[in-house]
Order: sequence, then structure tokens, then C-alpha cells
Amino acid sequence: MNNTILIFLLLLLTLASTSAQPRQGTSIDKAALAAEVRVEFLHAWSSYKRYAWGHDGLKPLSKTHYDWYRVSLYMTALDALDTIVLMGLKEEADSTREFIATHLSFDHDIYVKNFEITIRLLGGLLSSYQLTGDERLLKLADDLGTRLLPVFKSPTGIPYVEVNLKTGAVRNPRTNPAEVGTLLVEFGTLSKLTGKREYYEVAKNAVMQIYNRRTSIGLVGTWIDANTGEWLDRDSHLSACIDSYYEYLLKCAILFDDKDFKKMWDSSRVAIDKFLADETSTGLWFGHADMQTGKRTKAWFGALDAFFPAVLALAGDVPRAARLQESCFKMWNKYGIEPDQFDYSKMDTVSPRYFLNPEIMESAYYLYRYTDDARYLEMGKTFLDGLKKHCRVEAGYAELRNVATKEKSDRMESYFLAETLKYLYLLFAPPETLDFRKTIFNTEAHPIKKTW
Ligand code: DMJ
Repeated sequence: MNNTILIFLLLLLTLASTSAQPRQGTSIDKAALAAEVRVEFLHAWSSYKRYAWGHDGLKPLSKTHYDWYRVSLYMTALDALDTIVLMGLKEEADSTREFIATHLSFDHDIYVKNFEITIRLLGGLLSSYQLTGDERLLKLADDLGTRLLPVFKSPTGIPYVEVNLKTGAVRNPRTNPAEVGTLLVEFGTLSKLTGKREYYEVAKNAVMQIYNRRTSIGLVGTWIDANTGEWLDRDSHLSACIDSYYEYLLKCAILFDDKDFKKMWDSSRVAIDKFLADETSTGLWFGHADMQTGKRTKAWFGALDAFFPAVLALAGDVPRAARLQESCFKMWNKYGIEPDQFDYSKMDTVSPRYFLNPEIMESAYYLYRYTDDARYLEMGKTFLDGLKKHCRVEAGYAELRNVATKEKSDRMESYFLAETLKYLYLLFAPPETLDFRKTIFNTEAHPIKKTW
């Protein structure tokens, strides 16, 4: 090779390596920010303990509690437990775990939402079991799993929305891909940990029932009937009611090394890229399309859609993940906090609420782990500052009715402690806090390790 070619190649290599370099010279103090997130967690957690202990959740403005059903399932305490463990709050973790192990019962004559109970409670029990080794938590998970199983007994195998925990009666066949397809990380893990194959089989079959009903162009709709298997609408997107269906196609392929899921993820990804991805003058977005024709129907994206950079990064597509995260950041910065729905063709809000959602922080965390780029620490700081400025109240954190006016509403969902503050903490905490490369988070941020 002559010298000119060598110099040219070296120049190319240097250019390539400089463009891949993480931004240097950040003034971000990770340890201080991790400590700050912990303080905010304790503010929200101690408010829950003071005003809502023994109940599902906190109403931070009226300083009281709410329950989802006529008995409490201690949703916030259980959902938050693994965050408490990861933050190293040992005494809180021990006493909360003891409370759950000795008080939580699923033997109640109540209809519960299968999806929410699976991702929050079953997921929470499994991750806390793996983190602490407390067998009582696995026993509770197995009991809950058994009580939820009747939900899959529909003519199609697509689960009903609700099941009675005592009688096994089911109701409400109008469901969606997210509620059907976001069960296998939990049911599959339970299956592996208990040796009961049925858990894996029914939850996997449910996903396949949705996938097999995709249209000829590879998209799924928003609503589907569990009895007939008929789609009830044609709206395809990455937002509420579909979002985590895609997330679990990829995560189950990795966690269970299941080739069927790899195939389903790969082919869904092609349809997503072809029909939902939207390259605009403001960046890369993912909008709505008609599931039959692929025609763009709405240029809407929202707080929930912001999970997708994390999924793209996990799938190995860091460049597109990074570009999408930049779009999410623009959405956040419009009002200093993100809206539930945003029209990216007008760069304005269409549904102005903010439910203390975690997805944008989750994506910043994934991207930081894959790139080491301080850009994501800076984003995380912006998110934390925005939360503190607009949502922090005397008794915890409150959702916003309107991101423009910052009017608050009286609710703090359990996922604020399970997810939002966990992802922010993990973003700033030392990497050894959790082995990111060996963890699959369920959609409620409960970390699951492949121990089988
Ligand atoms: C959480 O309960 C889960 O992340 C779910 O998959 C989507 N929505 C909320 C948080 O926004």
C-alpha cells in the first residue's frame, strides 16, 4: 500500500472515531444527580407512606389515598420495592418486603385488569424475588399467576381484559395488542422459575394470535375482540394500546432465546419502518397509519411512544434510537415537560396531560449505557429539573392536567416510583448498580435476570 492511500485511510479512521466519540467536557456530576434522584424518591415514597400506606396509591394534592378495587393490593409498595432495593435503602427495603410477604393476599372476590396486575404486581414480585431471594415472593407470584390463568380461556386464546381473582370468572373481550402481548416476560419468567410450562405456553400463544392477525402489510390495529378475533378498528401506531406489544416481541426473543419471537420482531420491524416511521424537517418520528393500506392518518407521537428509542437501541440500531430520542427531547422541551400526545407536523400538543410517565427517561438510560455519551446525562438532568419544577408538591409528585398551564391533578401512579425515578436513578448511578447487559426490564421497569 502506498503512503498516500495509507494517509487517506488513517484520515478516514480518525474521522470515524471522532464522530463516534462521546461528547467530552460535561459538567454533569453523576454522583450528585443520583443522590438528588434518591432524595426525590424518598420525598415521594415517604409521602405515600404517610398519607396512603396500606393502599394502592397516593393522591398527592388532597393528601389521601386511592385503591383500584374494593380491597387494596398494595400496588405502590410492591411496584416500588425493587427501586428501593436498587437504591440501597436497606431498612426500607426489608420492612416493605416483610409487609408485602405477610399482608398481600390475592384471595379476593374482585375483577382485576390482567395486564396492569401482571406488569405491576407479577413483575414486581418476580424482580424483587430475584433481587432478594425471598421465596415468599415467588410463592405469591405463583399464586397470582394461577389466579390470572383463566383469562386466556377465550375461543381464540386472546386473553380477556379482566378476571376475578377468587372465582376465575372473566369479562370484557374488547382488548388490544399491548394488553395481550405484554404478558410473556412475566408469565415466561414465572414458568421458568416454577417449572410450570402452562404459564409460558398460554402467554406465548396470546401474542401469536395477535401477530397472526396482522394485515398483509404487517401492521396491527388498536382494538380487537378476544371472542371473535376480529379487529375493531384500523389505527396502527406505537402509542397506547400497542406500544409494549412490540417491546415484548424483542425482549422475549432475547430473554427466552425464542426464535419465533425473533422472527415476529424482525418482520414487525420492517412494517414499522415502512409505514410508521416519518422523516420530517424536525427529525425522525413515528406516526399513525391505516393498518390495511399503510396510509398516514395522523402525525401524532406522545409520552408513551418515547419507549421506542430504548427498543431500537436494544435491537442494535443506536443511530436511529439516538435520532428519535432527539425528537422526544424536542417534544419535552416545548413546554418543559412532555404531553400525552403531540402533533409533530405542527410541533404542538394535542392531548396536554402528563401522567408522570417514564418512557423518555428509560430511553435516555438505554442510550447512555450503549454510547456513554454525556448528552443523555444532560437530558436526564433536564427531565429531573422539569419534574421537580412542575410536578413536585408538598406530599409527593402530581400528574399534570395541562403541560402548558402546569395545572396539577391529584394522582401519583405507582409507576412513578417503579419506573420514572428508577430509570433516572440508574442513568446517574454507577453501572455496577445493575448489570444492564444481563437484564431485561419488564414494561414496568422490573429488572429480570435470566437465571435458567
Ligand atoms: C406503565 O404502566 C408501563 O410502562 C406501560 O407499559 C405503559 N404505561 C405506563 C407508564 O407510562
